[in-house]
Amino acid sequence: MIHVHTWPTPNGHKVHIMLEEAGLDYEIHPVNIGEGDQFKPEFLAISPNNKMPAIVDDDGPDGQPISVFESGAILIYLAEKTGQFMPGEDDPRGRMRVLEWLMFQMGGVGPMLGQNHHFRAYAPEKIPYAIDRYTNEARRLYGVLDRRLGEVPYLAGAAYSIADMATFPWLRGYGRQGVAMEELPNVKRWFDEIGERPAVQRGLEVLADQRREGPMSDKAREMMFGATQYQSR
Ligand SMILES: N[C@@H](CCC(=O)N[C@@H](CS)C(=O)NCC(=O)O)C(=O)O
Repeated sequence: MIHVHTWPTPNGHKVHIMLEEAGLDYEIHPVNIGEGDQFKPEFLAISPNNKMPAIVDDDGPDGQPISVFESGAILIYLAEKTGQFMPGEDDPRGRMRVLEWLMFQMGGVGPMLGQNHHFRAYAPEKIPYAIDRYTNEARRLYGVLDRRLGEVPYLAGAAYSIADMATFPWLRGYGRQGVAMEELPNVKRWFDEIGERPAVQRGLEVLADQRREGPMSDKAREMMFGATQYQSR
């Protein structure tokens, strides 16, 4: 069994989608990041950066349990475990294409769109410099994706892969990110197609009833952005 410590955010959705696409059995363990579950010692033992998602696979590579944190590492782990959605060592070139676009998501799309959400939606003051910087960077990254998807059907080339699964959930908030999807025909074609995949739709349903409606509570704001976040542990 794969135990998934998660919450319905873009980084959680990546893993939920992969589990559904690969047809794996899994058990959900909610990590309510607005309530501070990410700081509990038992969670820090498997995710030392106090961020979800993390997994524990009872049946690791040597038959023993293994924990994995960082969504990109989890996607690689699951792809290697199942032999799906990333070429193996018999296709090193194809494998590298998947890894480079996955790293582009992990190092660019996720962090930059995350900062963009922060300054556009969560920051108590509206700081024009920060909003402009991250909105411009979001638009630039979408432009990179649009050029790539004008050349190939999926980010890593001909086949749908974990690179697409990592990127898709972050683009669902394009309106809030200040991005005009209608100006990005290649991203739109890819985005609409992936959104119609039944496994993607099932992945997005995981913990969907826990998604926050309306503004963030004072408690959640404190957990995510206040002193609690920066305490030494
Ligand atoms: N690079 C990490 C980022 C994970 C991440 O930022 N998770 C956020 C939610 S999407 C989180 O757990 N936030 C709780 C906190 O910052 O305290 C990954 O991809 O797994």
